[in-house]
Amino acid sequence: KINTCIFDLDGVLVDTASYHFLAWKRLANSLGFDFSESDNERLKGVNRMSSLKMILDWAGLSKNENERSLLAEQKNDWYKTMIRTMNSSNLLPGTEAFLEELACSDYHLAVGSASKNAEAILQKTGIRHYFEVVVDGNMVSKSKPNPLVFLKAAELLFVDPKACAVFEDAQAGVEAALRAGMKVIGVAESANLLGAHGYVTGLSEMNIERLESIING
Ligand code: B16
Ligand code: MG
Repeated sequence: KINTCIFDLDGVLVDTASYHFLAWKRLANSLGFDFSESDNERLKGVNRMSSLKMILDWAGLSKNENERSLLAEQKNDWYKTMIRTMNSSNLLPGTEAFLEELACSDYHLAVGSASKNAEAILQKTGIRHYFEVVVDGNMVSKSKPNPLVFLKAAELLFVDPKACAVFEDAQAGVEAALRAGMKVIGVAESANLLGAHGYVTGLSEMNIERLESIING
C-alpha cells in the first residue's frame, strides 16, 4: 500500500524550468554559442555540474575544473536573481490542492530534487510546511538517474521504497524512481516520458482516487 508521495520540484510543483533555461542560455551566449529550448529539455533533472559538462560538450569547448566551477557559479548567480521574486503564483496548477488532500489523508510527503536551491524555492512559494523531508542536491552527490535522492527520502521517513509513489517530469527522474523500486507517475504535457506507471499532464489532474487507480493498475 502506498503511504508516501515524493515530489520532484522543478516541473512538478513549481515552474522553474524557464529560469534555468534563461540562465543557461545567457551563459552559453557569453561563451559565444546558442542554447535552444530542446537543449534545455535534456538538462531537466540533471544536476548543475553535470548540466554544465553536457553544455560544454555540445559546444565542443573544454574547460578545466576551476573554470567549470566559476561558470556554474555564474549561472547560479543569474538563476538566483531570477528566483528571488518567486511566490505562490509560480506554483504549477493543482499543486496546493493535491498536497492539501494528501496531508489531510495522512500521507508522508517528501521532495526529491537535484536542485541545491530547493529549500529557498519551497519557502518562497509557501509550500515548505507540507514536507516532512526535503532531499536536494546538497544532500546527495549522485545525480538522477541514480536512485539515491529518492532512497534517501524513504530512509529519512522510515518507509519502505515500495510504499512510495514518485512524481517526476524528467526521464532521468523516472529512471531514478524505478531503480529505487518505487511507483512513478509521469508529469508531462507530451508523450515523451517513458517507463512511468501512469501519466498526468499536471497535478491539477491528480487526486487520491486517481493515484490509487494508477498504482493498482
Ligand atoms: P540547481 P529537479 C533540477 O531540479 C532541474 O530540473 C535541473 O534543470 C537543474 O539543473 C537541477 O535541478 C539543479 O538545480 O542549479 O538549482 O542546483 O527537477 O530535480 O527538482
Ligand atoms: Mg523536474
